[in-house]
Amino acid sequence: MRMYKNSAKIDTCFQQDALRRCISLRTEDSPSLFKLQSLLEDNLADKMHAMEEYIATMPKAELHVHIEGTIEPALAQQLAIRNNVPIPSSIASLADTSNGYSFHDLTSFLAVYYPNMAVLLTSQDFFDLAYAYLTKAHSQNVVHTEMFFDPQAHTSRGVSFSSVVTGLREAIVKAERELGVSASLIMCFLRDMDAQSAMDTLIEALPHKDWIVGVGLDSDERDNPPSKFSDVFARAKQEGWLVTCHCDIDQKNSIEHIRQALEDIGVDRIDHGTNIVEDERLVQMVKEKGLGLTCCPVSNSVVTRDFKGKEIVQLLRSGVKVTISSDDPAYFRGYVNENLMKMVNDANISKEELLTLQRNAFEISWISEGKKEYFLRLLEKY
Ligand code: ES4
Ligand code: ZN
Repeated sequence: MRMYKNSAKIDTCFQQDALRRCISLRTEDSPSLFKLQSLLEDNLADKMHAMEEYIATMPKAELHVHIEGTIEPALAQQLAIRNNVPIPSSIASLADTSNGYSFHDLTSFLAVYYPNMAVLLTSQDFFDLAYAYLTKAHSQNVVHTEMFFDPQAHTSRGVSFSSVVTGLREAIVKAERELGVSASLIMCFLRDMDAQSAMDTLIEALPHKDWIVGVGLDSDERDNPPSKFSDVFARAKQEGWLVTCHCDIDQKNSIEHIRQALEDIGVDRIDHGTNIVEDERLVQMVKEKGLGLTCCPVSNSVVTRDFKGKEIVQLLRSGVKVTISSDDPAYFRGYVNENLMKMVNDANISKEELLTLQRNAFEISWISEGKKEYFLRLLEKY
């Protein structure tokens, strides 16, 4: 009998209700039941394979990926050696760099994430980092990506702002030319640093303004509401930048933070933000404004108890422009295709909904109308 390679996935997928009921029956006494069971499993494996293929070859946009979160352990080790700096303990403790980083929640994730950045020192390092991600994204048929970067995590270590942006920018230019991938940069402020530091960073970014499409807010949300940065966001808007903001899952004051992002800051989209389902007025507001949410199910499943599949589907089906991204794929061990597959396996979304997710992603992307139309046409032909 052919078994689906990850039978745990079958258990969690209620689409396979009939199969589950059938499998739970004793088959020893009934050869015909055994045969039916085999057929169902074969059929399921074929269906899952077809879905994987459908996702893999679909043209996609990724709108929520932290470039620092794409550093695979092997690259981090290589850069540490090249720069003659100690190999970070999260990598040194691995028996093999193909084993991923180890952590179990947001706090332990951040405790691995920021120290690993010590290996990123030169513009060549930032180039290598971004080019490796863009190559991987291209291999997954991502045709457009908007990459977050955290300048303060580098300038605070003595790395110049221009080294960071120059390296990232050169990777974007090369990827566009050699791979045909479209990419842009979103500068994130670290919300656990003070607002003055964010404003200083904004000023430092001005000479590179044309290479940055917008600004965002990330890192530890606890006691760091969007309103802490209202002057910074107001200035960013004056400079012509678009604005987004992480409203992480199940935070203390999640709803109030989402409200502030929407009503006080006037964001152009929200990163995560799925707790919005708890407030119908805010759901109506994002729908009316056509604002999108960039959701990351694999990341959610690591940093919270729940991957929020039900909430993501609820929002999607109610017409909110929800999209799926990878967040920190080297850490959470899932690039965009694996995140979409999680939505199929564990939240039972259909092919049509996969298309809607991608249509949403292109629609809420921060690209020219011409490029948007081109990508949407590509998707409609798919
Ligand atoms: C992040 Cl998962 C997560 N949460 C908050 N800030 C982040 N920066 C990178 N990944
Ligand atoms: Zn994020």
